[in-house]
Amino acid sequence: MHISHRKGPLPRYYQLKEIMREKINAQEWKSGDLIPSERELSEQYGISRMTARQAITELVNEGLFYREQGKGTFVSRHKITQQLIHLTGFTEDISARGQRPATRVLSAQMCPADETTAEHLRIKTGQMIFTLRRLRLANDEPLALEVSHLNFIGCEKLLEEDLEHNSLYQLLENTYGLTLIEAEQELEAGLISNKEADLLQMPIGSPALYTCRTAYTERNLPIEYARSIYCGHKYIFYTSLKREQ
Ligand code: 16G
Repeated sequence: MHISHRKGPLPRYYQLKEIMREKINAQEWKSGDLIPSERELSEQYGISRMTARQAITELVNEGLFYREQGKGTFVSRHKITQQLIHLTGFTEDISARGQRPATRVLSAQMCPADETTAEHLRIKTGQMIFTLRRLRLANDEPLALEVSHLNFIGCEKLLEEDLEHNSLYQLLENTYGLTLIEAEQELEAGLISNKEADLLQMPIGSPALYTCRTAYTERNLPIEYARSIYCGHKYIFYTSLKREQ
């Protein structure tokens, strides 16, 4: 494939983007591969380095490539498509894909609810609740940071559970007899801060999806209010929409 230098409707950076996209689709460039440098691309296609840079930057912004400082630009992994239709937990989702879910518990403690959490859990600010901070991984790759706030009678017993090797939702349902029925969830775009970058093994400023979930039991009681940060270039959130009749 080559770049057309005739004056036409397609700018050169755009043509290079399409060429590189095609290489990914054809599996010529695979996940994790280092792509050629700006200089190499500009020499190979007879274009300026600025044009090559623009094409690369746009594909980084679209999530097809990611940059690692001092190392170069790489092809991103296939994204995980996370449905937003059924109420499921991380372990369930990752296992259903044939991957190995894992958890690193960063902290687990009883602490007073802040105002926002209290509002979502319909309790008083300052009430003691169970707060769990976890790094979630699939096949050893960090995918998300989750902070779950839980409120139910006896929630302090969670302090004694092995939360590193157990799914929270399975524990709630099987050990604590709490049936999760529904949840509300919000998604917001953001950037990964330096605090989170290390844990998620992502450069500071990488795209992220911030989510808030309130999960309810059968009696319509909110028992979990969770705030999570998902690596933006690893996820696609999917939902299906029906037109109102
Ligand atoms: C999901 C939930 C999280 C919940 C976890 C339970 C979102 C945004 N978050 O990751 O709130 O605590 O599943 O997973 O979907 P587990 O059963 O594997 O512990």
